Amino acid sequence: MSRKKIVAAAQMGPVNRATSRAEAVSRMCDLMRQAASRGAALIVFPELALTTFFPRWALKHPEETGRYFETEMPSPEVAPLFATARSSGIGFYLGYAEATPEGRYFNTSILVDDTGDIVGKYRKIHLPGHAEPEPWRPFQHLEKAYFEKGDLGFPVYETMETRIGMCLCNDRRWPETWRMLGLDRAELVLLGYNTPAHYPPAPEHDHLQYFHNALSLQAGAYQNGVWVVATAKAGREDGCDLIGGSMIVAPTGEIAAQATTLGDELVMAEIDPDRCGEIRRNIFDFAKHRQPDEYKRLSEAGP
Ligand code: CDV
Repeated sequence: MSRKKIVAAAQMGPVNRATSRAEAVSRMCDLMRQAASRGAALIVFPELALTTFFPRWALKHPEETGRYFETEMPSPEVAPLFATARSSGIGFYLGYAEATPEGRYFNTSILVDDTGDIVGKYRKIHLPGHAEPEPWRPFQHLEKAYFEKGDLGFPVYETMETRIGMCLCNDRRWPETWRMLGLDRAELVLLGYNTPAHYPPAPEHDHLQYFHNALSLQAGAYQNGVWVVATAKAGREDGCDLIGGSMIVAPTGEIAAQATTLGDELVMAEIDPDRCGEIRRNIFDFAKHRQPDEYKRLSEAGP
């Protein structure tokens, strides 16, 4: 039986500080309905999709950051997203800031199946930026101050006839993320991102932001034989320019579809999980060609 399905990256334009969750969710429901009407079975929203990317400010944590975190999923404001998914029969990935009942804080994504049930969770492991405010920067990147490192590893979930893994933004730049998911035989990796066009510690690389995004996604897909749906929050959000470039990548590393704007936009493609075998039975047949005895340093600390 064919496992082909249409998937969508739901790129979002800015969600400013003044944008309410209800407004953001309403935009997301529109994208979801449009994607479903075009045959999509699964839709992927960005990292921290419900709010502005608040780590760009030095705030008192948790007193001032609290309003950006979700204490329940779904909250009444986010519930319409689940209701729309259920009535449209479409699964989704959602990135959001998670506050646990024990007072822990994570940069999280969930996987919701086409019946509206939460079937998977990932907590971001590679947290970029810094833990203390750095006043020289034009904007902060305080993920290390506001979030704990994820404690769930890189889980892969079997749902919607597909083995699905997740990661978040900076994770995509690390080959270890992809290999962990590849070793667990993920067939589809979903991820959301917020990537500023300007990288203050190395502005000489600003012109490479789109290239490095595509390079990471295409290499991760090819070297592990997985499909990828990568979704940006894009455009000028609270004065900070975020790249777009949302894309769907095939296990061959080829770009199957790509965004052409910096706003709310659906990027869609048909994927076939069975095509992962084209790579995994050949050049990247792990059982035949991988040499794990030679990779021991990979799990050691240090430079
Ligand atoms: N949200 C992110 O993880 N952003 C980083 C930036 C800071 C480099 C990224 O890897 O895109």
